[in-house]
Amino acid sequence: MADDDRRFMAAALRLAERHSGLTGTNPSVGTILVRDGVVVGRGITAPGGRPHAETIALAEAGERAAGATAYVTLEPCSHHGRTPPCAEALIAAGVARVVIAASDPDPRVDGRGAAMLRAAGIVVEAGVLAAEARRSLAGYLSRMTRKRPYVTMKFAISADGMIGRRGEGQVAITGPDANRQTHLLRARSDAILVGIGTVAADDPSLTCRLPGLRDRSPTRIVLDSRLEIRPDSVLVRTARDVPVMVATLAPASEQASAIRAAGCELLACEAEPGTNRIALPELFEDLAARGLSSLMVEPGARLAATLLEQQLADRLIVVRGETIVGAGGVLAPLDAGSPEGFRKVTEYRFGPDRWQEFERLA
Ligand code: AOF
Ligand code: ZN
Repeated sequence: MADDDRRFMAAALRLAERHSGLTGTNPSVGTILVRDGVVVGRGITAPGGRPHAETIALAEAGERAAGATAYVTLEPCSHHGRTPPCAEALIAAGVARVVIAASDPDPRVDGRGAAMLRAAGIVVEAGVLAAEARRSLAGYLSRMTRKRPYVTMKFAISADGMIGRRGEGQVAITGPDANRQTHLLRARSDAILVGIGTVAADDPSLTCRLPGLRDRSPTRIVLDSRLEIRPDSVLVRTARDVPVMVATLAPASEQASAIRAAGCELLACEAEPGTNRIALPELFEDLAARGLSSLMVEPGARLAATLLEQQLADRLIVVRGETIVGAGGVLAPLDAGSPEGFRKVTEYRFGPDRWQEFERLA
């Protein structure tokens, strides 16, 4: 039974992954209904956040839901939104057992979903593949419990320990397979953040350009304390296609109206005390309040160092390529080994490149 529970929950987590980045402020949840060892219904939170996963799985199962076990990656909701609570729907359908991976910290739920199910005589088991679920729901859980987004910082490091070459725009450090994975990561994030230095040097688009996923580009955010972004940069010129936010200390400067007129949103930020740099903790709070749960940062050396110093990165993705950058290289903010304060959770290979993921130690 326990092995089966883990196997079906793993399948529900894989389902949930498909809509991550697509469900707005709602987390992407997976549900699988199993009766007599056979899957009779599957659901993922719909794009935009509604209907919820359970509703979709129950609709697919119809009468076969009676007596079934429901595997849900997040505790079923107990609040009345645009539809009745999922806990009620599971009870009405006659589900016999509900296996939950992670509890829902939304103050409207917070244990009440599980309690409703138990009160109706349903067997509830919580915490199956909880660690995996916390990873899958990291953005949502971070915004709910810490009031800030889950921050993933990604960079590519050359064989000689560089992240680029000074004054030369983008230097190819990794190959096409690792680059596709980076674009997938963008598609799964609510927003992507870079510094004005990167915009000035690379003029990047920061969109997801994978076939079939081009409409899943994240909101693009530039840290630009003095508001130096050029109106003819790719970001500003495409602000009407994919949203652009410019975080700045100079929201009333001359440049501001041109940037706004192009469709960018200006975020008026606070300065870090005693500096002319944007205070990142306050900015991140603001982003969470705007409903952004997962933030990907593709930093230059300075922003990377700042995030590490202020312990604002929750996850590091380091892609180590075989390229040699050589003279004029910009040194990576990490040494060759494991970054301090982080633990390696996975390592994949994409052709010659090594893709390493590290999580912050609690
Ligand atoms: C579920 N199943 O698939 C998801 C849930 O705006 P609403 O009414 O859709 O509610 C949003 C809340 O619903 C969200 O904060 C979280 O508590 C829950 N998400 N719950 O039963 C789902 N996505
Ligand atoms: Zn629900």
